[in-house]
Amino acid sequence: MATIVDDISRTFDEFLLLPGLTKVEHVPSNVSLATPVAKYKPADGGPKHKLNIPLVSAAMQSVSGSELAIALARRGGSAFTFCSQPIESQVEMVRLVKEHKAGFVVSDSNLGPDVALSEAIKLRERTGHSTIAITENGGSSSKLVGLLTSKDYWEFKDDLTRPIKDFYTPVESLVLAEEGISLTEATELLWKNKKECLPIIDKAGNLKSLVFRKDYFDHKSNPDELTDDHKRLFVGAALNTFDYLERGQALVDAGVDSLCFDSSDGYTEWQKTACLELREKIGGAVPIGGGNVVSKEGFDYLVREAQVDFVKIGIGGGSICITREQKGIGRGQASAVMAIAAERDRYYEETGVYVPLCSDGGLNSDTEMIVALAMGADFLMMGKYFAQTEESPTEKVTYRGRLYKPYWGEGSNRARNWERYKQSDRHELVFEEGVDAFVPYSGPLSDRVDVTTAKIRSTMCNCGALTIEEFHRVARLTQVSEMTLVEGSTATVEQLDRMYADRR
Ligand code: MZP
Repeated sequence: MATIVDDISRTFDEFLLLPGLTKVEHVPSNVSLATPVAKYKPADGGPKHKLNIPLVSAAMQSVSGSELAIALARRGGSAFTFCSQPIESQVEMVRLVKEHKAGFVVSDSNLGPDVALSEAIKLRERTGHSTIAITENGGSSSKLVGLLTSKDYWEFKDDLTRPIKDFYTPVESLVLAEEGISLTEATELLWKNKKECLPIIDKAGNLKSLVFRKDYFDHKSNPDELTDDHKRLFVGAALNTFDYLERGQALVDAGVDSLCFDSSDGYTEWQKTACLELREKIGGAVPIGGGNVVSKEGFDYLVREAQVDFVKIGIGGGSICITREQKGIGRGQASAVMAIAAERDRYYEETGVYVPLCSDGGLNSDTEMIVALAMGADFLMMGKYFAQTEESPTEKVTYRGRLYKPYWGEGSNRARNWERYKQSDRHELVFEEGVDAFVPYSGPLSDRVDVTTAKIRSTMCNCGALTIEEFHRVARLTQVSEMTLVEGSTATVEQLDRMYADRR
């Protein structure tokens, strides 16, 4: 007979935190959300690899493109670019993040000088950008001939059929800078000349980027920005257990900061072989995470045998995941995190090595995120949460007056990420393990992340913790009954049922 584990699969929503003593120093501004992303020995000093906030985006086609990676790193977290794409395009994503210079923007609103003014108005309406670079051929990197801003024309008075060259400020009258200038120097030039925008050109006069006055303030408002040793934004990447040597090396060459095997079930000999061989090939500089697992045996295998740097937890809990329905495998995410966190702590006692844990999938609310961190997760991977934001790589759609974004699982027919599921010996997806859906649009990533991190900080203060490591130690949780949920909310049992059905 099979072994029946003496355990009920629990979810985060079934727990509440009990407040601890809040001392005067326990105020949100004193809380640090910095968290390790690779194993380290606390006795030898703090972690070398860390995030400034404990949030990472899922390695999924509908979630982690370079725009989202930039926005998340600027807030202190990291994206994991997805591996269900050719090596070259994943490398290109990493390269775009690495080349993104905070403050130096590659112009995405460009036109040629002979185009009618009406085209500039259409472009402004489409992008929301009122400054348009005018280049010889209308591209983002050809010779700069002028700059058109909304102050250069009167939309309802001027003849919109006339060419832009009749309106723009020609290059001879612009304040310009040559590439190589630092952001501080560029900001000084903007300030001294009372300008809104500074075009950066190369020696031949080709446009390289633009620096905006408004971005100076934006830069100041990203104090948690996560960068590497060369002040480039931090970015992660997922790998599969097929082309990992070639893909891993190419990603490292492009400057990736963290790698992670992306598999629906990481407790496998394939993952061990892949991890050991990749480590041998790329050396020790870039952390390699493994997963996903849901048991202490899975954790032990990945840490002791595959020698991963962090462990990702979660099978079947993702909002678009139907693995549990299709195959009857998985575990309640809270139970998985609690079991593995206990094993991680045992491993730390035994070896002095702390292995960070990432809780991946099924986090539907800020409260669930807080409980996951309290239970022992060091950082959280989310798909739906980020897919809903402006910066995810999909287009917004309107349905009955409300905005939505498409979101699909890696195991859906749309993504066909067969490398993640390994359903047969053939290189194909035999049956779906994910769905193709729409999720409500939530606005800019920074707004959403700011609210989430404010709630995490506030709850940590309630519990008497100033760091995530302390939160793990002092957090006390109680299991809740259905009536406790009703008591604590403004909803009835039926409304709560509907609410949870809607969330999924
Ligand atoms: P969520 O944040 O949307 O609930 O879950 C995101 C996570 O679901 C991903 O990080 C990944 O581990 C998992 N995932 C991605 N695709 C599928 C699928 O098609 C899936 N089943 O389960």
